[in-house]
Amino acid sequence: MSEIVLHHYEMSPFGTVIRLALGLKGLSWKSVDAPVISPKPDLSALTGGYERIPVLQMGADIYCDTDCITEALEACCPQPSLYPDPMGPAGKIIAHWAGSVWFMPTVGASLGVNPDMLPAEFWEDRGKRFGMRRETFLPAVPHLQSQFAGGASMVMSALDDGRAFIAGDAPGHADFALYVNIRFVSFAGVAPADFSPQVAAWYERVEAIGYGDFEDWTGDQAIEHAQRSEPVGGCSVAEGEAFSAGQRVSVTTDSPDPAAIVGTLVGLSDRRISLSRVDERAGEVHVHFPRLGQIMTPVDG
Ligand SMILES: N[C@@H](CCC(=O)N[C@@H](CS)C(=O)NCC(=O)O)C(=O)O
Repeated sequence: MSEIVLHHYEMSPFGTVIRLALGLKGLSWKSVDAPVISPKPDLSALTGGYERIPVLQMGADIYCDTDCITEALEACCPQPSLYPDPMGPAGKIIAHWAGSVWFMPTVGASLGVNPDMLPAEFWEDRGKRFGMRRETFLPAVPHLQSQFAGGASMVMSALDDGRAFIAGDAPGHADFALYVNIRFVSFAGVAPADFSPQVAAWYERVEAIGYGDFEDWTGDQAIEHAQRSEPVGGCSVAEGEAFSAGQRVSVTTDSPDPAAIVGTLVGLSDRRISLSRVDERAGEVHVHFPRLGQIMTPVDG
């Protein structure tokens, strides 16, 4: 099996979800510390311009977005599953809720309360890329804090019966996605015990899973690794799709983000988009995205 390489940074909530997933599966991995703001030339050499965090690399296969990354980890190392019984795959739907509708309220309840936690360059970058400007974001904070509290009360009631994890006895993706939001507000001084004793105990149980065994790599090492590897292949375009294999396409996220990744379509299903692209430093790579949450358009010529 290729090395597992995670491109991330310490503070990133979505990056933390994947660190915990690697920890749960007991995997050994390489850690590339990516910049918090753009440009991210080493990451873009692999992804073709997607600069969100996290990105997981296995050789010359590059997985963008926690949705796609968790699928790749489940496929390569099924046990222990990120979707334990009795909830099974429904855990992904909870994780999606935590990373979408409850996420911006979490950012409001954390960065909004402590806007100087990050430098002016951070606000400039997020304003330029995602329209998250400090001067318009800060007035929205009281509303976001109440929304955060609304989500937190749902988490509290879900854990109120003293269950060990959201799905019952075993931890999974849903726990990690909820945990990272509570971790993010802890940066602004809100402790897990401020929610409820059950939340505090659950938080400690998730934290104890840890991140597995990892070693630091530079961006250059990751790119060389891609260069020396070949994409695993085996992707195909499903019957009945409005796109065909070999077509040039562009992929953007459906949330504000100027990055547009152009490549040759090699795989398409209702769950995944896979593009082939050749980079002058990384060689041929296959870049994988979840189907949900992306906009794909044909590129002429
Ligand atoms: N839907 C994506 C969201 C990823 C995301 O927005 N990550 C944040 C960091 S936690 C990010 O990339 N922020 C901009 C940046 O780091 O440049 C996922 O699930 O991976």
